Amino acid sequence: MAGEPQSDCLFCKIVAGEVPATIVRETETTVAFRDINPQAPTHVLVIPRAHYPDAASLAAGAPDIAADVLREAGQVAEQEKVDESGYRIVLNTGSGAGQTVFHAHAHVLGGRGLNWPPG
Ligand code: IU
Repeated sequence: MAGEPQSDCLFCKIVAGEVPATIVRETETTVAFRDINPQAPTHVLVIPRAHYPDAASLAAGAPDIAADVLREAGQVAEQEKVDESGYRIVLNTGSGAGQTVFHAHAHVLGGRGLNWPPG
């Protein structure tokens, strides 16, 4: 069922505390943790506790939680002190766009210059 934990999902395991992660913020509906392969001095992932495969299905199935994820991305930026210099929120959607983990997540990247268009 939509939103239910998936036994083969790495991020569901992080939510359950079964796989370690460096958690920087938690709310009732979200968890934010450092990316294990950081692409910038600040690289934090914000995920919903509920399992949805990508950002679009999260927004369609649980719009309040999608809003929580975006709000938390902003809070992470503030906590990491990259809010004033500027930061990027990335929602890779589909393997063709580089999505490798099919549990919705927002990348929060900052602390260095960020080019446009992204690679
Ligand atoms: P993507 O948008 O699906 O490509 O992002 C998945 C991210 O999850 C990627 O940046 C990985 O480095 C990151 N990650 C992680 O932080 N911890 C893990 O155990 C695994 C992937 I696997």
